[in-house]
Amino acid sequence: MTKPELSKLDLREASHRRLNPLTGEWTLVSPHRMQRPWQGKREALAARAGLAYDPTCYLCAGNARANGMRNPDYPHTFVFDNDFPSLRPDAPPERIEDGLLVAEGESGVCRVLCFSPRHDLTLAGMAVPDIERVVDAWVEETVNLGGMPDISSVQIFENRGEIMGCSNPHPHGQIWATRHLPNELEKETHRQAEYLLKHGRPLLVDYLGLEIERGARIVFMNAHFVVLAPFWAVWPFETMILPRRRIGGFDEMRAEERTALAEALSELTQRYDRLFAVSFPYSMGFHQKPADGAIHAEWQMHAHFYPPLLRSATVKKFVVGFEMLGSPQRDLTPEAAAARLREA
Ligand code: H2U
Ligand code: ZN
Repeated sequence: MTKPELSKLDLREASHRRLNPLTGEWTLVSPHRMQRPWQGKREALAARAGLAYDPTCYLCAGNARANGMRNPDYPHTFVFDNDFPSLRPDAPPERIEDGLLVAEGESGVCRVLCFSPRHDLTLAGMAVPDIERVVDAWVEETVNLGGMPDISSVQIFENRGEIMGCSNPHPHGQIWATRHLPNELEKETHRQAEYLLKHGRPLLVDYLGLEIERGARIVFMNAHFVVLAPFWAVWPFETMILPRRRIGGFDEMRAEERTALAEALSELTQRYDRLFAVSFPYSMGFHQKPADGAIHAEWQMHAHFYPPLLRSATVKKFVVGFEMLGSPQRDLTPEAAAARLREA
């Protein structure tokens, strides 16, 4: 079998598909489709939270939450158990198997993390030392929740913006610790373990080396972290934050790496805001090694940012049709997206 010449397939012009080595799934890329006219839905611009303190906000310092509990007068970050948790620690672990009908009890802990007492700030508007306190809180939650019996995963995430279904403009994220590995973590653990076994090196360490060498998809770099648009990205301005050294999870991060991660988060979120001159919406989260006490030499922790916006502040990408039934698809190439974010 002869290998097709790579040069014949111009990734800037021809329709093609790209493999996500972390999940084993393919993304369809159609660069020629960038000129498609848009007469569809336009989103309303979300109003910016103008007040530093909002007396009606459930998350502001000193205020009562929806169930009546009162927040302390916190000066920096504040973590509490979600008053409306999706998971409870006491769910029975039983498994029911009735032919094709399979179910399992799922227990866990859901926490909410307020990033700052300031109601009107986002990560993009926070000073790096304050973002560093958020990183410190993620470390602490990873250690505490990960150390609990019957917890195998600590998933840290943030839904940002009304368009992402975020219920409150006050800057906050969530932490869900679960008994079982969620789907994405299961896939990534499996694929990274397979790669390490085959190549003797962690998948994302090799991937980052390659991206630094090529340069086209890099958005920002500092001494310890790299922000890039992954080769296989699905969302138009999807990015990842990767450590330069292999770090399995938040519990393995050194002090200087926490600062560098805070800077990378600040750089990326500010670039996002500048891109379409709005407070940029996204779902973001960190994947880290399972909290089962094993070393997980295959695991490289990282963040995924999945922003829904397509070509302006008001045109959103819809995941429908072929994307729901077949594979995800994108028009703008990750290389073009990275260039725009680099320049923003
Ligand atoms: P979002 O991150 O998607 O906006 O969700 C905010 C979470 O905060 C949501 O899970 C919780 C909700 O249950 N919450 C409380 O625990 N107490 C409150 O008083 C308001 C919101
Ligand atoms: Zn608030």
